[in-house]
Amino acid sequence: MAENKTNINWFPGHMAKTLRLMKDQLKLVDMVIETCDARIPESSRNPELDNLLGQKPRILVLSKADLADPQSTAKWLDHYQEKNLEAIACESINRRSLEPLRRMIISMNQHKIDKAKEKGRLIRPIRVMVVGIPNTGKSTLINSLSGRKAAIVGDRPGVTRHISWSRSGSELELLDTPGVLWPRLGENRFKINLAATGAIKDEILPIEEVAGLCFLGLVRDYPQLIKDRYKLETINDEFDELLPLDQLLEDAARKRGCLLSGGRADLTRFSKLFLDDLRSGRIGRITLERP
Ligand SMILES: Nc1nc2c(ncn2[C@@H]2O[C@H](COP(=O)(O)OP(=O)(O)OP(=O)(O)O)[C@@H](O)[C@H]2O)c(=O)[nH]1
Ligand SMILES: [Mg+2]
Repeated sequence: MAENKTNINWFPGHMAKTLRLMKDQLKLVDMVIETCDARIPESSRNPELDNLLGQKPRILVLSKADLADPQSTAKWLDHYQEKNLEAIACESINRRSLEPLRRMIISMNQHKIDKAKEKGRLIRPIRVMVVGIPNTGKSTLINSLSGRKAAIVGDRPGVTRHISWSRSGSELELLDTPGVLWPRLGENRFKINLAATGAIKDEILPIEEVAGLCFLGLVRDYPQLIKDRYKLETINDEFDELLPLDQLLEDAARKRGCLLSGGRADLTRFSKLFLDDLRSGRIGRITLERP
């Protein structure tokens, strides 16, 4: 890994501040939605949230499920069920697909609604704080649930900078929060996954390393998708562990017209193109880690 890049801080001051704000707001909300990326459900969960959120009722949303491999998503949902964690896969860009989530939120708070009714009190909206790492679709989810484009969204980390409330009908109030990482990201594969899906900025890790390792993973797990996208006849269904990755990457780069003078493959340009393909779903529906 390039020495000069490892010192870039992915836990800037505003994240520490957000954690403090989240702690303050926790007392005011009925429950929490934690978003993670369905393509990397393990790498995209902030381990520090467990401590911060304590026993507050929580739903884990596996967002961007439209980009993830449906079979893997089903396995992840089974995994969370075994751990007694309420989890649901969502395509937040699609408003109608969020109905099951809305019902889940209401059913988790039904006892409060019933109690208010019993006492003849006004039923107030359920207050939900939405938290998660950057670029996991928090603001998109809130916009879809509220039917308004109030929150700014963007395909890069760190778009939301302040907490803000939105209303979803008479039933829900949703608190959007800036994405928060944790100071020590741990294993290299976590960092690679976070970079590949755009949860940390491209400047933080060498793009060739991120693309190369992801490419290798996809050749292993989804050989047909890679073969189709990059027209690589050398890949067959029984992936040969000994297939030289460098050669495959260079072939793919050439096929996509990423060339330097003298006919050498331009791997930096291909890395950007490949990560763009991966993030936008053009390679196909893929999941980078299994339970
Ligand atoms: N395909 C797909 N894209 C999504 C989905 N949800 C969000 N996105 C896209 O993901 C990108 C990030 O979405 P945001 O809602 O800004 O993410 P965020 O978690 O609020 O990000 P921060 O504010 O930076 O923490 C945007 O380009 C969205 O359009 C989804 O369910 N499917
Ligand atoms: Mg946001």
